[in-house]
Amino acid sequence: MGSSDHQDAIDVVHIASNNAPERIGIVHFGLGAFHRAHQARVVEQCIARGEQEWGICSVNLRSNRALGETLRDQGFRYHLAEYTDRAHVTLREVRAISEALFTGTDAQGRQGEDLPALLARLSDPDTRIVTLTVTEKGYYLSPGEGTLLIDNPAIAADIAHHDAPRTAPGILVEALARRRQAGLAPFTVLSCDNMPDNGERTRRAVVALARRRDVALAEWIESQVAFPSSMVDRIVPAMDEDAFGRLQRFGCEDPAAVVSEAFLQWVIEDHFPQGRPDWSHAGVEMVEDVAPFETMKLRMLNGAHSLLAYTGPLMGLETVAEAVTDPLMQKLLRRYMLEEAAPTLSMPESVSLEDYARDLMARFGNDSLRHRLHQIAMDGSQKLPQRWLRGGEARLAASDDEQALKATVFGVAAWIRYTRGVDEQGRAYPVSDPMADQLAQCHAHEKSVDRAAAVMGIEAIFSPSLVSAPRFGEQVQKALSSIEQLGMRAALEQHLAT
Ligand code: CS2
Repeated sequence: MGSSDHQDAIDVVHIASNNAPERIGIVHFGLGAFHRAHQARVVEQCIARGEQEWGICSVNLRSNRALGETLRDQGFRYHLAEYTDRAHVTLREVRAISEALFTGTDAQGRQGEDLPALLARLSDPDTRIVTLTVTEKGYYLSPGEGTLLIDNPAIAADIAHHDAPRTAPGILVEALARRRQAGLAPFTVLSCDNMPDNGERTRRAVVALARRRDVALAEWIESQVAFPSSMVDRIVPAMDEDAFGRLQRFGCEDPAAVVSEAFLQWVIEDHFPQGRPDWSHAGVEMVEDVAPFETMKLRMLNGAHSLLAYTGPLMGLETVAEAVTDPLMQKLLRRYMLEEAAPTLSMPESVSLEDYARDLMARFGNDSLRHRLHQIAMDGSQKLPQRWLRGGEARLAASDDEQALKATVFGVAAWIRYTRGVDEQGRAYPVSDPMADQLAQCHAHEKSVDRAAAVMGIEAIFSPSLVSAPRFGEQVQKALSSIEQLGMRAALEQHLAT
């Protein structure tokens, strides 16, 4: 344990690491900020307790070659700044990642050359777990139903060249085929992405892809590979100049550093036939069924985040902390969390959803993090079904109230408005979404009712039965017209007042 010092009125607790792992037992797909602040931070604690065989090999499959190089240059050490609030931060050194690979395309358009090394690492008997944070779109599943997007060009390429795969499902299939061929037990696959039934969805993607190649392989995967689900929670904003600048103020000069809130939760289904770190000593909740926790987190936390992300930027709000100080936003969030999301959840008795909602508001209000709303707004097409729409359907089925989905309806209208990519002052901003082209086509309609209908007609996202419910489809159309006529803030005020 380290020292505490006072600089710029910040109390910094330094925690150094002496934990260089001896072996690699986990391969992780998605070497981003979240992984460094969450899974690697937890595994670091396991290694500190002497579990030396669980070092991590982290790979980026799409972008960011530079990060792996930076980690390598600095001997696989980086810092994680956990902010309790503006005045208190714990600065941890983390060494759990001991190999970094790159198989994506870098800023110069060059393809990473580490695929053979990655496949070799995945075929190593020491590798017993593969964890993933590749975001929702990295699984190549249709957002609503969760079926594999066979015609997606990246998946089609992995089907055509299965020994040179580039997608997460493609690499898993090839690695599992090699292990089967070599007579090795398969690794366990642990998705750490914000999707419902993330284990089952990952299994579906991998098995469907394997089936295209070899039915016996698909059956072997189905019967032999464990895909436990997990719920991950920690707010980790993307690093920007401001975040690095604030770290420098207390002497942390680390281009691989990340910042997060102090809160961390990881709930994992305990199904690891090849063994696992003793995660529960690091605060992980090992459970039999993760679904209630996952659904709660997706609908309450992530659902609330998305509401802020699509309404806030058009009201001139930039960050989550800024947005939750706005009384109108507070009203919208309370309505959404307590009256629309919470009633759809069935939690163990020990969980109070009112307390959960209150704690979330406090976490959102942590103004030591600059969590940008535009960051959360990314990939809405992939997020809406699990955050709002499934719960919305459940809520409609259980309630006669005309306004059963008041907040959700406004959120969907705000999302549609947001995906136009231009704010109320006429300034353009990028709409980052794998379905951006399709969404742009919908916006070509002249009338707002037609634009709303076109977007809600995308069946990969919206179920026709939800859209045809007057308490949903028609109300979204009305809300979008009102946003376009009055502006986001006035429309929201009016919407919540009636
Ligand atoms: C956010 C999440 O960007 C987003 O979509 O809602 O990254 C959120 O911060 C995490 O899930 C919190 O655990």
